[in-house]
Amino acid sequence: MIDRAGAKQVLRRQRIELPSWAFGNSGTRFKVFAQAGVPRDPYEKIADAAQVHAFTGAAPTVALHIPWDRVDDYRQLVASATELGIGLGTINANVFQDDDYKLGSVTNPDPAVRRKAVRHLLDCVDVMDQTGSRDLKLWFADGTNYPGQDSIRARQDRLAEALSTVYERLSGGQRLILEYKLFEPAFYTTDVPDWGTSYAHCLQLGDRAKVCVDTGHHAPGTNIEFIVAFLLRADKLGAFDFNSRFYADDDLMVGAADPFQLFRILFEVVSAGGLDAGTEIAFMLDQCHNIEPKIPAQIRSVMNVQEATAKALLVDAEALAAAQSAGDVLGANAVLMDAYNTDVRPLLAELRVAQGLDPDPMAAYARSGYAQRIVADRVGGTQAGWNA
Ligand code: RM4
Ligand code: MN
Repeated sequence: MIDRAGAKQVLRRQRIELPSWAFGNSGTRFKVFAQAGVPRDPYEKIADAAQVHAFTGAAPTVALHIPWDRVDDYRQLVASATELGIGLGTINANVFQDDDYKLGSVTNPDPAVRRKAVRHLLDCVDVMDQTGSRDLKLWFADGTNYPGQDSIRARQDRLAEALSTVYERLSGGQRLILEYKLFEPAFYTTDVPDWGTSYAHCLQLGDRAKVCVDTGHHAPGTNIEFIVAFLLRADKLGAFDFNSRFYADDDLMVGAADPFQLFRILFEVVSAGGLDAGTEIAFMLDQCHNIEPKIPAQIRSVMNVQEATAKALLVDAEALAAAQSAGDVLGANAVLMDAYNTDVRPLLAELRVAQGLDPDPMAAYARSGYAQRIVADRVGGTQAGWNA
């Protein structure tokens, strides 16, 4: 039986975390196009993120990137977020934008550079202590460009050593989330290129170490839902970085390039209980909006995740199980496709009205005048961006 009421309950508590960097200027390596009204500091990024939550009711936290979001007083940043109705989430470390890291950060052949990188990661845990963040997300640009450039095995040893130093520093409920990425900026070897490498390191570290699946970080044609199902079964799926790709790490809006893939991923999450109350899986967006306005792009992305989730929740689990155990290939596939082909927008609109929200977050944001206000107010100063 299809359980619409149950689906609504899950959707009501679904939480999607926003990336602070989505609100800053971004682009490709060819050009960054500045947009009027873009935040000039972390406080303004948080204010923009709060707008996304105000209109969707589903994005109550924003992730920070250190040092892009470095401030003198993190408790003050927490206070300002709280005042705007949101909280601070994952702390993303950044050991890829310093000249010292040309040959790598934690896997650099030079021990002094490795020490500097590890110090930054430990500083990020200090930030977590102040912000109350649960997760430290690590993505390394480390790798090599040429065969023979460095020892692949030695780099794995250095990585393991750095990770264990950071892991030892965690306390309470804090977690280390290790992200992988197939290639770029290194093109020959990447030190954490795939989920298996991340999984193996996390296994060695312990229970509080988990894998982050960034949907844009795979080779074309990779079956991401298989990876998700495997990691869920092993209790090693820590977080998603949602986005869309056509070719590489495009960082386009989640659900834009391949909504069917997003549905298939979320179906695996739903069937493994990954959206049950008390789940620790972090559902985050990791996106850049290079040519489209940023706040509505984040609103659209949250809605895309909600729509794919709603469809995944509408799969008739009993009918599917019956068809599967009867070996009814076409029947089982049809159950899944029925859910995917359901128009869930009316259900989500109903849910929003029940939550006291506008049924159409995009239109409501456009009417609010916030976009015009920030263009008028944010004059002078330096716009935030990734400084590539
Ligand atoms: C990386 C990776 C990280 C993100 C940075 C900005 O490619 O996806 O998650 O923090 O980009
Ligand atoms: Mn990512």
